[in-house]
Amino acid sequence: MDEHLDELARLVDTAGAEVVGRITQQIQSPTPGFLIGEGKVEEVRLACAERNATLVIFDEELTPTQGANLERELKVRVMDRAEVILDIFSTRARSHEAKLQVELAQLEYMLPRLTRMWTHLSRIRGGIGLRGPGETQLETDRRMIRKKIQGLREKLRGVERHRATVRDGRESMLDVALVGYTNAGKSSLLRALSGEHDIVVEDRLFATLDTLTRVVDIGEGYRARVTDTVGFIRKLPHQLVASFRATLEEAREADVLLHVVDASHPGWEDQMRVVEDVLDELDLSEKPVIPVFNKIDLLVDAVGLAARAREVHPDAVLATTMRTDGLAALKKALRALARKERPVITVRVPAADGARLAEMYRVGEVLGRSSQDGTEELTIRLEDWQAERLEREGVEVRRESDRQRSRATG
Ligand SMILES: Nc1nc2c(ncn2[C@@H]2O[C@H](COP(=O)(O)OP(=O)(O)OP(=O)(O)O)[C@@H](O)[C@H]2O)c(=O)[nH]1
Ligand SMILES: [Mg+2]
Repeated sequence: MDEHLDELARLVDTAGAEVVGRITQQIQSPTPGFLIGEGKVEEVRLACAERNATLVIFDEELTPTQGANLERELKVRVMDRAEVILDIFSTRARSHEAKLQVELAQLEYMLPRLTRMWTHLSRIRGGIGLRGPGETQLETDRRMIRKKIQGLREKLRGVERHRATVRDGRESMLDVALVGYTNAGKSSLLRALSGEHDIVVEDRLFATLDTLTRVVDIGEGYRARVTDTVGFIRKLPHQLVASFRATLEEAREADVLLHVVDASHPGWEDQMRVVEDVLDELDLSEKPVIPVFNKIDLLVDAVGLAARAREVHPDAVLATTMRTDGLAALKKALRALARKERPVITVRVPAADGARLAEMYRVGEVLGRSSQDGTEELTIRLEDWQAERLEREGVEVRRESDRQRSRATG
């Protein structure tokens, strides 16, 4: 419980508020009116008065009724964890797409809580004032919000279509998506792999809200397309999960998901489960996943963790972005995957073209070689994009599929 509340405190801090007290209660079953017991409500009210608190945040989800009742009794603004997360997302969204997604999630969260949120809404609409709405006004607002939700959904479908078109036009290579709990080090990994220092890395929750894709060199002539995604968290509002589908489409199209885990966090096993649940909610649980245990530089017992990691998954990889060789194992694992994707082709190169021949050994894995009339014929494992490049440069390339086709047609 303390760990959950510590995390909530970090969220609150990120959202820009200051924690002045914590109150907990163990309850067998939540009361429908207030979630907590009525005596506890009184305790919270007194604590607020004592410490001049202007906001009460619940770690558990509140129903619209509970939220309204609590606000009435406590006479301060009441939020639940979901609303705090939505708040953070809305202030951190930068790209057009992320903004659309967050707005959609907020409106969907707001719709059943409209009476309570009306003061908020009037601010968004441009200072109608703090006067409470009448029933007609509420109905008008509901209609307006539903229309807005519709509009946002349509816009997001447009974004999704655009993304699909872009994806279709890309070179084929190993596609990797980084997923994981927030602050696990996903962006740091992409930064270390790509060497791009302007990728945002921060010791705070939800530093990344946009997907970012980079083609990275994973050694031995292999490349992979790696996508960084938004982090997950316990009790992520389902409205957010739903509206971030367009962004997470990249993960759906990936050949493999790297599940980045902060191995130095005492609760990493819980965090892994949370991520697995969200992946499930996004229908991504069937994707091949490799866990990447990151931040191993912070571990006292790295050997113990390595053993646990293998129990979790036989192909689990240990990593750290703090040492230059910290990603060697990860790159190796990616190369193994890329190799599987790499088709065997035949190229013909003039025997006199030493530079080109040497290049073949560098960019691909040469499996066989024979010479005939001043031409070298190489059987080679080569990524598609490399083969296409060679063709553009005038090298004769024959693919397995070409050969099958010519056999079929005689
Ligand atoms: N000690 C140590 N710190 C790391 C390592 N990798 C990342 N960090 C730190 O962990 C924090 C979070 O890193 P990010 O890369 O922003 O994490 P993220 O998973 O992208 O987080 P969100 O975008 O918020 O979901 C930063 O302060 C990083 O410097 C590592 O291998 N070792
Ligand atoms: Mg990030």
